[in-house]
Amino acid sequence: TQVKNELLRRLFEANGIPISGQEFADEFGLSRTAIWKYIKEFEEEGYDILSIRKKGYVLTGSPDRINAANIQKKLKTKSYGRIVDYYESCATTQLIAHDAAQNGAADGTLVVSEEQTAGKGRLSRPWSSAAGKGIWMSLIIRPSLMPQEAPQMTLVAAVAIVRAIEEIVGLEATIKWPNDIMIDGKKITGILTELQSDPDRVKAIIIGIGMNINHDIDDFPEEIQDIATSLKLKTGKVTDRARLIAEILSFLELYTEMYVKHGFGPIKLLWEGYSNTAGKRIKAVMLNETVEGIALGISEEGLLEVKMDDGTIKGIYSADIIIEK
Ligand code: BTX
Repeated sequence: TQVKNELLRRLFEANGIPISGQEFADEFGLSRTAIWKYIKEFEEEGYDILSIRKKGYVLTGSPDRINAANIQKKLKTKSYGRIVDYYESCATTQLIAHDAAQNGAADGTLVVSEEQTAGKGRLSRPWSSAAGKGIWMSLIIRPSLMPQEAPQMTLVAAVAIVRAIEEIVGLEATIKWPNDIMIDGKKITGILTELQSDPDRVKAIIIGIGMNINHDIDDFPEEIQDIATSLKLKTGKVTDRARLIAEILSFLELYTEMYVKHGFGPIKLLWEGYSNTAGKRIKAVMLNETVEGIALGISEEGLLEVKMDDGTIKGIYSADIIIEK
C-alpha cells in the first residue's frame, strides 16, 4: 500500500499532467497490470481518473479534496483560481506562492495544500493547519495598485470571505480588524497579506488565507482550543471545501475589481457592515505601545481610528485588538 499511496500522491500533485503507468511500474519494479489494478481501486474509492492512451493517468476528481479539478468544477471567475498549484503537504503555501510570483506566475494563481507543517501568521507566529481539515491557501494577484494601497487587500479579502461563508454555509461571521474572522467570539479564519513591489507599483500581492472548516476540537493544538473554532463545530456538518474556495475566489475577484476601479469607499461600507470592532471599547496592542479607546471605524487608507480618552483620534496601522466588555 505504500506504493499505492505514492501513486495517489503523484496523481494529486501532477496538477493535470499525465502520470505514465509504464514509468511508474518500472520505477517500483512492478508490472503495468499491478498499476492498472491500483487505478481501478482508486476509482472504486470515488476518484475519477482519466486514462489517456500512450500518455498515462490524470486525476480529474476525488472525494473531499481541494485539488485543481474539484475547485475548478465550481469556479465562476475570470482569472482567480484558473491555475491551481496543489499539494498534499507543504511547509507553507505562502513561501511557494512568493517563489511562483517571483518567477512570473499569472494573476489569480492559487497555491493550496491539504496540510501545512510550518503555517505562519503575522510576525512569524505559527498557524495551525491540520491535514485535510481546513483551507490553507495563498492567492497571487497582480492588481494595478500603489504599494501603500496593498494593505487594504486584507480588508477586501475579509469581506469576500464573510460573504462566501454566508452564501455557502449560511452562518454570519464578523470581522475583527485587521485580519481575523470570528464566529461567536472565536477565530475561524486568519489572513496574511504580503507584498512584492517596486517603489511606485505593486508587482504581486500574496493573500494567505487560513480557514478552520471540518475540525473537531481535538484537531486543534491544546493551546488554541479556547480561541479557535471551525465551521463544523458551529454547524455540525462537513463543508465542501472546494466549493467554498470557488465562492471566496468569486467574491474576491469582484471586490478587488471594485477596489481598483472605485477606490476604498465601497469596500469600507461593506467592511463596516460586518465589523465587530467599530463602536467598541478596545485595547490595541502594538509592538512598542498599547493604546486604549473607542474604535470609531476605518479610514480611507484602511487604518483603524481610535478615539482616545483625552478626545484625540489616532489612526492605527496594525495591532492585535482586544475588545473590552
Ligand atoms: P495572526 O498572527 O493574526 O494569528 C496567529 C495566532 O492565531 C497564533 O499566534 C495563534 O494564537 C492563533 N492560531 C494559530 N492557528 C490557528 C488556527 N488554525 N485557528 C485559529 N487561531 C489560530 C493570522 O495571523 C494569519 C494566518 C494566515 C494563515 C494562512 S494559511 C495559508 C497561508 N500560508 C501560511 O503559512 N499562512 C497563510
